[in-house]
Amino acid sequence: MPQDLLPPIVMVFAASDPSGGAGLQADIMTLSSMGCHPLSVLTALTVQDSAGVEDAMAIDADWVADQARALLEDMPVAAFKIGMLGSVENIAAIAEIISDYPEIPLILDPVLASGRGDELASEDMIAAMRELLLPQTTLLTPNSLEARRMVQEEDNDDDHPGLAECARRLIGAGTEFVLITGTHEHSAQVVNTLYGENGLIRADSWERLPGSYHGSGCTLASAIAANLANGLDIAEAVRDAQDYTWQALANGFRPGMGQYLPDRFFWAREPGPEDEA
Ligand code: PXL
Repeated sequence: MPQDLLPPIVMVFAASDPSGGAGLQADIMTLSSMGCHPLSVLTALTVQDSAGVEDAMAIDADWVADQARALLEDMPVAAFKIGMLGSVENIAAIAEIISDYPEIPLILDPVLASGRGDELASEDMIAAMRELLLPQTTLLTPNSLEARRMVQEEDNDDDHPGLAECARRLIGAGTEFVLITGTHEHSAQVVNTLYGENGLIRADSWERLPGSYHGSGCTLASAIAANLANGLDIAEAVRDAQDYTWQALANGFRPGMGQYLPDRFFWAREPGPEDEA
């Protein structure tokens, strides 16, 4: 294959989800489905099923750094995507590495809890993300609960910022853009809103699907990373990635007793003409 026909390469920092619902596996499937080649830097192992996370073990930060450095010295990377981080030490190591590549767009999905509510990041990790990663982030993709948790003033129980104010504070803390997803809001439709330094850029409404899904946030953030790596601008990348994610969710399946998993390869399984007769 000639070099100019390389698929865009995206480096992912994420934790393994052996169920294939969320985490590194979700990122690999999404990026592959969208025509990118994923480089996977493992930050933590988890023990989980389709219902929730039982346990997690962070990978040693030197191992995280070595995985990334070896690849970055070998291959051209078009985008970084960061998911579950595992430890404060991992955050510091990754922050140092990406600071050597300021021109590469960075999508940060602040993974704070599983769908069931199992905690996946400590308060110290949230503080480290804010301090070390947000100033280097192109696009942050919190759900509304994560957005509120990332900006809530400590020791101030009266601080209840609206989502636009959360976005303003997150951009003040250093991210260039923020996409706040509305799955957890009590609205008839799911509204996802993209903000930049001048405020609202776009808001997209989606039919609320009935199931509970494992890995929807990882899928959306990876799809945006794939689109940026494929040359789309932020607003287009965000819109198209939502469309892709909605279809993956609408085609979701329930392999176990817990949540539905998105089908990131829904297009490969659509009925062919021979199935329609
Ligand atoms: O969906 C967020 C997420 C990310 N990464 C891993 C996870 C989860 C949620 O359970 O387990 C490894």
